[in-house]
Amino acid sequence: MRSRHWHILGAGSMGSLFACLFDKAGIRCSLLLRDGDPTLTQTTRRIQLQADGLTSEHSVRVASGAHAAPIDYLLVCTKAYDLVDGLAGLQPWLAPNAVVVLLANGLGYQQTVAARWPQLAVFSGSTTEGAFREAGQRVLRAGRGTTWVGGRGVQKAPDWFSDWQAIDARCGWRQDIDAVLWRKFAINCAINPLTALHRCRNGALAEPGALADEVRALCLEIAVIGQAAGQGEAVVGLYESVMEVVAVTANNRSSMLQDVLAKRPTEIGFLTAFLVDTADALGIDVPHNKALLCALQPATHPVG
Ligand code: KPL
Repeated sequence: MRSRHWHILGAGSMGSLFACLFDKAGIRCSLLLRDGDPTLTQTTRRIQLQADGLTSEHSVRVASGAHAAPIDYLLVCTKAYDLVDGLAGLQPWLAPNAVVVLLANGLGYQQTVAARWPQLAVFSGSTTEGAFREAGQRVLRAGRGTTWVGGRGVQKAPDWFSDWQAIDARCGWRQDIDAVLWRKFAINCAINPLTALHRCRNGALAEPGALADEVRALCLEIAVIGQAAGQGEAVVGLYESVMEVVAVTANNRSSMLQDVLAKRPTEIGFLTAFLVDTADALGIDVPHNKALLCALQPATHPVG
């Protein structure tokens, strides 16, 4: 049988990390670049991975969608706001029934993808791997995390998941992937927008004062929505979990703060905006989250 070939859309820190991990495990993989990317003149990209105090070099194939066709196995590591357009751009090159694993923050795009591409076998993932892209093609694996993957109603891990279990990372299959996604979403809703608004590192949310009070108020509202949306399990002990993440990542700038500082769009539409929309649909008021959304929107949704 032909071995599987994974294609990775999104060549940022997470996409590059997974490309190196697949390469290290001897699993065929290619990073997909946009047509017109100047580096497409080469067929491989050398990526330096720094992890556990060691540096390893990986020669990862790069290709455009057209050159990669047919794509049977796709891992999507783009930002949430690029995901649907990125997938649409690859549509002509995707094999019928292609396996697609979505690994972006936030909620909302999963429904869009399922509705728009019902023929694809779409799965979701959530990771706590910490990776940063440094100058050039250098990726720093700042912390080993866990990556959970699953599909709605899929109890047993499919055969292709053995590739994920072969890489040098903790990867597990979850039957309750929606709860995993909801929990990560809830934690990101409590940390990312507030740190982006106040331009502070995650640790500032633990210092006694107005910010810490705000985290507690946001968590209370998020937990109410989680309960009402049928995700009660996902929001048990939410505030305590948020404070644990804040402690472990105290020195980090959240991904949303990094986006704001780099003048990129942010994932607010897939975090607080999705939460507020869900609350509105359920007829529940979430004043703290609404105020946060209003305060952030001019900065994170440039008009035009
Ligand atoms: O996932 C994160 C993010 O920044 O997106 C946290 C866990 C909040 C770490 O910064």
